Amino acid sequence: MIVTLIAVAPTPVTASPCAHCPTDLDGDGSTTAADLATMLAQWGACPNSCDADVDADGAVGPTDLAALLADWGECALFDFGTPYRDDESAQIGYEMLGPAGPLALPEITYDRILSDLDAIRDAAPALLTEPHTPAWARDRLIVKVLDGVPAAAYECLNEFYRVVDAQFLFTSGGGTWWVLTFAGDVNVEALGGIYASLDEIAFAEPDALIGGENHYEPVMLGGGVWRWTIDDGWHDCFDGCDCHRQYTFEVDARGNVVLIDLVEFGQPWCDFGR
Ligand SMILES: [Ca+2]
Ligand SMILES: [Ca+2]
Repeated sequence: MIVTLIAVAPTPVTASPCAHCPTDLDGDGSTTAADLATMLAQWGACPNSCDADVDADGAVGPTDLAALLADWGECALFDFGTPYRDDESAQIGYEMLGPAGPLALPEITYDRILSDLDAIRDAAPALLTEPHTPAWARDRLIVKVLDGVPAAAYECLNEFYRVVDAQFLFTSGGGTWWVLTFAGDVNVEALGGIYASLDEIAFAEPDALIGGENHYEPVMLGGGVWRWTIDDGWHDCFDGCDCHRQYTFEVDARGNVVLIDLVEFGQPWCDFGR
């Protein structure tokens, strides 16, 4: 049997330095006359690859020009929106989104958390002084950038997600560890996944806060009902609290609260009568 190898023309690829702003051909953060000049210089068929073939159809043509003109000016960056006023509700909301969730916390979800917390604390005033302890910072990621791997895509994400501070941690295992701080709140679990998908990134996780005491976890049950599992912990909470009082509430869309369960557990020295 004879196997014939057929040479296949390489698929045209756009070599834009920044995938979120493909018409910024020279990567200076704006789409301007310089990028237009590059595009006109590449006008026509480009069977291999050329930067100005923005739509990757194998030619630089009117559709690419239209895209360039539509992008004219500074490249759009991620919009963090207006920060939510209630810190605790925002934190619970962002933690609720999860790694596969959206990057931004929908306002309707934030509003619901805010009103449910009010209703729950009306029903259980002991929780007034037991706020949710954040699992992680809403504006930070810890990343490990591999040495010797081109990091253009990483730089591009940092620009798009508006990194305002990159704090060096240490080097280890062929890479450099950084704490990135973003210009606003974001679902850092999902954003970590976006960073981790890059070749040059070996690790990207939220900046976890150690020593959580109280944990509020809402789940949507459907029909407008939310179930809240609330763990009120105390005594030696640095490595997991010794003592726990765990509530389960269901709250309907009108703010009616039902206590489903209340369990207390922990070490013999816990003062459950407190
Ligand atoms: Ca440019
Ligand atoms: Ca094209």
